[in-house]
Amino acid sequence: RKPQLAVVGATGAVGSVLLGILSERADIWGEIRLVSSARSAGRKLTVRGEEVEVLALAEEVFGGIDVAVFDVPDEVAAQWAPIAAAKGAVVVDNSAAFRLDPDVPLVVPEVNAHAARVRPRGIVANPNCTTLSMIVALGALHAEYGLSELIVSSYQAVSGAGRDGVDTLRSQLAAVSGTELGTTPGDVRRAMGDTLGPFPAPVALNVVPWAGSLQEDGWSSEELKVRNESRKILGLPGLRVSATCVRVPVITTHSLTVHARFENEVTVAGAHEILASAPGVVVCDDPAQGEFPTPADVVGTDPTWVGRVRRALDDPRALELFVCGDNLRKGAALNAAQIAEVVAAELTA
Ligand code: 2RA
Repeated sequence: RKPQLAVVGATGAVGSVLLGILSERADIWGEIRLVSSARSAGRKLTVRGEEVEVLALAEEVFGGIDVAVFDVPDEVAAQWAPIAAAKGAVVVDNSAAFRLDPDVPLVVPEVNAHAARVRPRGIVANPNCTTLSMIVALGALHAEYGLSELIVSSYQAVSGAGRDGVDTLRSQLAAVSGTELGTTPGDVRRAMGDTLGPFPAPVALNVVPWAGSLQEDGWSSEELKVRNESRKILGLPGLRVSATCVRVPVITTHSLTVHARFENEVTVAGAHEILASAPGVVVCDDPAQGEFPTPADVVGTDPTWVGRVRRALDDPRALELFVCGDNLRKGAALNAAQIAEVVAAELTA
C-alpha cells in the first residue's frame, strides 16, 4: 500500500506552501491527512486538487499514519511529535524543538540523506530556514575542499517571522509609500508608531540586525542556529562559524553572504564546476551581464541559487559567495517534503 501522510499545522504559512508542493511532486502518498489546532479545524484545504477537511490535533489523528510532517510552534512539537511517534508515525519536524537532540537526525537530503535512517526517537528534524538557504551549496563545496570556517551575514525575508511578519511589512510599506520618509533620523520609526509587529524596529525602508531571541553574550538565537545546525548537518562539530542575522524588507527568500574557508586551495572555476553539478543548486554568476541571484527572482523556486563567487583576495583557501533560497520552500516545506519522501522510500522498500 502507499504510505499515509499527515500534515500537522496545515493551515499555517509553511503548511500552505507544503500542500502546494505535495500537489506538484510525484504522488507517492495514499491518504494525506490534514491536521491543525482546534481553532482552525473544520476548514477545507485543497491538496492534490481535492478538498480535504482539517482535523483537530489529537492522538487519534495519527492512527494508520506512516509519516507526519509537523509545522507548528516549538512547544506544540515538543509535546505532540513524541505522541505521533509512539503511534507509529515517523515525524519530520520543522520546529527547533529536536534539532540539536543527539537522538534526532537533522537532515538535508542533498547533503546527508543517510542520516535520516538512524532515528532512535522516530523523529527527523528539518533545519532552520536560514541554515537551509545556504547549506546545500556549502555541502557540495565541503565534499570537495573540506570546510574549515564559515563567516556569514543573512538578509532574511519577513515571511520567516510568519504571517504576522508579512502583514507587518505590507502595512508599513503602505504607510511610507508616496512620502518623503527615510531622510531624517527616526522619521520612519515615528511614522510606524506601535505597528512594529514581530520586529524590534521598522522593517520598511530599513534593515534590522536582529532575528530570534537574545542569547548569551549578545548572540541571537537565529545566529546560534546557523552555527549549531551547520555543524550537525555537515558532521563537523568543531567547525568555526560566525553569523550575523539581519531582517530586510523582502517578503520571501532569504539571502546570505558567505565567507567560506577550506582545508584546500580553491579556484572560482573549480567552485563553479562543483556547484553547477550539485543537485539542488543553480549557479547564476555573470556580473558583467548583471547576472546574480536576487530574492525577487528566486522566490517561488526550489533550488539554492549561488552567485558572486570570488576567491578571497588575501586567502587562496577562501571563497566569497552570495546565496539565495526561498525560505518557505527549500527553507522549510520543500526540505520537509523531501525528507518525508526519503523516509517513505525506506518504509516501502
Ligand atoms: C526567521 N529563521 O527567518 C526564522 C524562521 N524559522 O525568522
